[in-house]
Amino acid sequence: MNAYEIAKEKYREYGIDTEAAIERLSSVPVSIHCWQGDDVSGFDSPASLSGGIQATGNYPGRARTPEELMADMEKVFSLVPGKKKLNIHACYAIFEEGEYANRDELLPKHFSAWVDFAKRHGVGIDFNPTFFSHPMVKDNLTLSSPDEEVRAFWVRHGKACLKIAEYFARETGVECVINFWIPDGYKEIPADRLGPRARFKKSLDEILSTPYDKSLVYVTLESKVFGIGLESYTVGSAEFCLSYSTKAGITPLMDNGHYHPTEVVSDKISSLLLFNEKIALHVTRSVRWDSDHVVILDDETREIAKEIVRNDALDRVFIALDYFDASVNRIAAWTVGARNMQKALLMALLTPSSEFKAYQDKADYTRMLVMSEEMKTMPFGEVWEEYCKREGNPAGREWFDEVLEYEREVLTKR
Ligand code: RNT
Ligand code: ZN
Repeated sequence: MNAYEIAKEKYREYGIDTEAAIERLSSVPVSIHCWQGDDVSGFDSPASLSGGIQATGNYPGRARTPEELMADMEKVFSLVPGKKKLNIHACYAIFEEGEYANRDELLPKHFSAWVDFAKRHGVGIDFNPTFFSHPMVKDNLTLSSPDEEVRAFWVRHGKACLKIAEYFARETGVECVINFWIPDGYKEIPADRLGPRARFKKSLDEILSTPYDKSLVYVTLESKVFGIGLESYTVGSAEFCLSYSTKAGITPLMDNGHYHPTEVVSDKISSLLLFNEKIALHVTRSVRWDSDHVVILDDETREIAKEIVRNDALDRVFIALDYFDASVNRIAAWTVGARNMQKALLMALLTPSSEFKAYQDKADYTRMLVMSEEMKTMPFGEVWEEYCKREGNPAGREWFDEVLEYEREVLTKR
């Protein structure tokens, strides 16, 4: 018996079918964010990163062009097992020589190279309008700006992006999740909290009045607690975004870096599942604040995965990664985070959840505690390796050798 066969037997003793787990995992898409590759720089504007978010570090090899970013993502795709999606931002528009379109004039054709890329890799595309790093962000405000010209500009941007999202879905044949997140907020305690939120609401209503195919495009709305330099007030707060999503019939998105430090998204998922057909996640690692560190296989990532799996919601939760670390090899950062998300899902699939639920309902908390601790030392690694092997992706540390070679051959030459 090889190591996997032995592991399979061990899991079987707990009533877990490793084959079924592997099979299920391979069909769950994880959306890979292009912005890890270039520190959220984008291609459409020389403006530096703004909006209360920050990528820190200066590890060599940042992607500077569409070609470089696509080559890097291709490498990542080859190192991450399972089903993937490509997640891009509007600021990653690709213009022909001499061509330019402002954010409110973006068209599907400015993203055709991404569609080609996605088709080559057999993946769908998720999208994000970019409400930051742009001269039309006035006083840190976009869709909530009291300046009508500014607000209208960003409404046009949102509408243009909806059309592009629909184009992605049509071209790839895969539904497109388009996520709205605005950085709008105040550093100082505001004199008016209602006004900006009322304007944000009005702007979203205007954007969503654009007809779009709801079977192809899922609009999500991401809340936040605060941004750097915008500590006192965030227009798109949790209450605003949840209420708006419910009212407008769109999908709420939770980023696990966007809550107070002792709040956990794993505890919020069940509530949202009871009131929404679909929900969306930005999986990240926040260290003391919304620092967007690389996702590791920590307790919260595992707990998030457990909530999705044991509530039978793998088809109802859009899982996307959102972090940007410029202090380590970016290809490794991407790969580690994406593999960790998949590992967390596999661990969840290898947990006897219904038994654990039964212990809870019988108030047998002792057994629940003991058994869930026992699961932690099960031979998970063997099942993970088998999964990677079947997916045709490197297991163990082999993938890191490939990253090092890519660093030597490609990244250090940039
Ligand atoms: C910012 C939000 C948002 C961005 C990306 C780049 O705090 O998390 O999702 O990280 O859109
Ligand atoms: Zn996010």
